[in-house]
Amino acid sequence: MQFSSSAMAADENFDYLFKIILIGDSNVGKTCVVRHFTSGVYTEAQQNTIGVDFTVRALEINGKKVKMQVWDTAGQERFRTITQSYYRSAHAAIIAYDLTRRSTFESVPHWIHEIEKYGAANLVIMLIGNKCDMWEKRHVLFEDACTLAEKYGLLAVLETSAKESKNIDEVFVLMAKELMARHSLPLYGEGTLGSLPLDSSPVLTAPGPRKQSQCTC
Ligand SMILES: Nc1nc2c(ncn2[C@@H]2O[C@H](COP(=O)(O)OP(=O)(O)OP(=O)(O)O)[C@@H](O)[C@H]2O)c(=O)[nH]1
Ligand SMILES: [Mg+2]
Repeated sequence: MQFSSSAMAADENFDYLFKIILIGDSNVGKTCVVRHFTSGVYTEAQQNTIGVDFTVRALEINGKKVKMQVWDTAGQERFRTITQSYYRSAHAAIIAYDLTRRSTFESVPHWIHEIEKYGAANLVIMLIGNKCDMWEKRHVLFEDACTLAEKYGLLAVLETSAKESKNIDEVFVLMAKELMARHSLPLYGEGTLGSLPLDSSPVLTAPGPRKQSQCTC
């Protein structure tokens, strides 16, 4: 497991601490998504993740400091035993697929079952279809992802591009808001939920050739 420098330099003062596990098949772009979220950069050539990488970013939402610990897991089968051990302590899971590779979308139910098996009972799950910049090579319709999300009661589906900075922050902010709403007491600090509405209704948005649109499913 590797610790990023931003993790070392993390601010100790925060109102909420959330652990998010990022899972999905190999090469769907999990590491690129996390790197973009934590450092704002996109690096084309990535090495496959070995085991689990840990990184962190602090967000400010509704005047509260929210620390997002992101556990970026290896998609390769040979690391499955290691990655499974990180599910238990996570508050939420983001399942990523590559919308240009249908097989990675067809694996999503498998990842959901992994969460059900190894994660906490009330884990919040979000689905992201990455590489939406390659819309001309799309092999997964956004509507299909919506249908799957509704079937499994997932929080939301967003299509993202780490390469073109689409919807990356939105994924984590949406997740943070949902977790803030669900956790009646902050894990650390003395913040209260106050004005935060409890909103678990699905938010299903796709960027790309058509504008940000609500799913009609
Ligand atoms: N076009 C495009 N390519 C991307 C995007 N995100 C990642 N990639 C590419 O996809 C490949 C895999 O990215 P990674 O982030 O290493 O994939 P991963 O899911 O972390 O893979 P594992 O660590 O093996 O599980 C790399 O060559 C990236 O450059 C994106 O948004 N658009
Ligand atoms: Mg990776």
